[in-house]
Amino acid sequence: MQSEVRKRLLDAFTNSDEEFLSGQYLAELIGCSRTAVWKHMEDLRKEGFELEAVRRKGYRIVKVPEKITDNEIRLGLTTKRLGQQIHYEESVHSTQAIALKLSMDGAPEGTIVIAEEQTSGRGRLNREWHSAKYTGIWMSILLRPNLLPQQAPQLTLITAVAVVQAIEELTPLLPQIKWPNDILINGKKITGILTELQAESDRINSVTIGIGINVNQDSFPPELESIASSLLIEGGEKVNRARLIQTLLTKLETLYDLYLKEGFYPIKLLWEGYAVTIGKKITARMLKETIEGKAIGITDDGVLLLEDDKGVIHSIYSADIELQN
Ligand code: BT5
Repeated sequence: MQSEVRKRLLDAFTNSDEEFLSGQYLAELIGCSRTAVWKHMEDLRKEGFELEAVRRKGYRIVKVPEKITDNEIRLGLTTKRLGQQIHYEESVHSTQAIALKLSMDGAPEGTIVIAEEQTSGRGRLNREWHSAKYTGIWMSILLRPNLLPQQAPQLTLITAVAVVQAIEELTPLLPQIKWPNDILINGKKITGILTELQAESDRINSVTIGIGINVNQDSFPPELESIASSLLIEGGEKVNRARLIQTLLTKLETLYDLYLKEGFYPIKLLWEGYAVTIGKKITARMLKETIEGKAIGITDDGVLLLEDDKGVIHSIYSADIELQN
C-alpha cells in the first residue's frame, strides 16, 4: 500500500476515537473508490490488524498488530555486547543480507538485525524460510570471534543451546535439538539457525548467525503444516517476542563467553543434554551421498559421528538429518 494513503487511513482511525468510519467517508478522504478502500483494509488485515467491518456502519480497528519495538528490547537488556546495536526493520528481504552489509561497514560485534517480516528469508542451501509478519523472531546476530573458519559450525550448536534455554525459561515447553540447526518441539520444527561465515584464508572476519523462531503463528502454509509449529501452537499461549529476544541474547552471551574462555567442551555437554539425534537411527543426506546408521555422538568440534551397519564411523560435517523410527 502506498505510504501516503496508508498514513491518511491510519490517521483517520487514530482520530476516530474507536468509532466506525464508513467506506464512503474513507473513500472521499483518500480519494479512491469504496472497493479500493476495502482492498486497503484487507491489506491491513493481512499485516496483523484486527478489524471489524459492519454493514452500513463501516470499519473499526479493534487491535493493532503486536509489533516489537527496539526500545522494548533495549529496556532491561543486561548483556554487554549482544544487542547493544539494534537494527529494527518492518520488512526486509533477509536479515542475513543486512547483517552482512553492516559487517562490511565495520559494525561492532553483537550488532543485531531484527525484522517483523522477511520477504525472502533463507535457510541453508538457499531454501526458503517462511517468515510471516508480526509472528516470529527473524533475527541475525553479528559476531567477530577470534576463531578458525572450521570452528564456525560450533557457533550454530551454541546458538541452538541458547534458544532452547530461552524457550525453557519463558514457557513450560521442552524443546530438543536436531543436529545441526533445528529445534523441535513434539517433533516439529520451531526454530532454524543459519550460520554464515565471512573469512579470509585462515581467519574469521565475521559470522552472521541467522535465527528464525516460530513464536505466535496459529497456522502455517499447507506445505509446512506437517513439519513446522510455533510456541503458541505447542504451548497454547502467546509469547512476548521482545522478552524472548532479550532472554535469548542473555543466554547466548553467557554461552559464547564460556566458549571463548573454555572451548567447546562445556557447550558440548549442555548440547548433548538437549539432543534428540544421539543414539537414534538416522539418515544423513548430504549433497553427494546419503548414509544411514546410528548417530553415536558429536566430536569436540561439533562434527556428528554416524556408525553404519558395517560398524564404519563416518564424520558428518553438514547434512539434512531424518530420524528413523
Ligand atoms: C534453516 O534452514 O532452518 C535456517 C533458517 C534460518 C532462518 C533465519 S530467519 C533470520 C535469518 N534471515 C534469513 O534469511 N534466514 C535466517 P534449513 O535447515 O535449510 O531448513 C529450511 C527448511 O525448513 C525449508 O526447506 C522448509 O522445509 C522448512 N521451513 C521453512 N520455513 C519454516 C518455518 N518458518 N518453520 C519451520 N520450518 C520451516
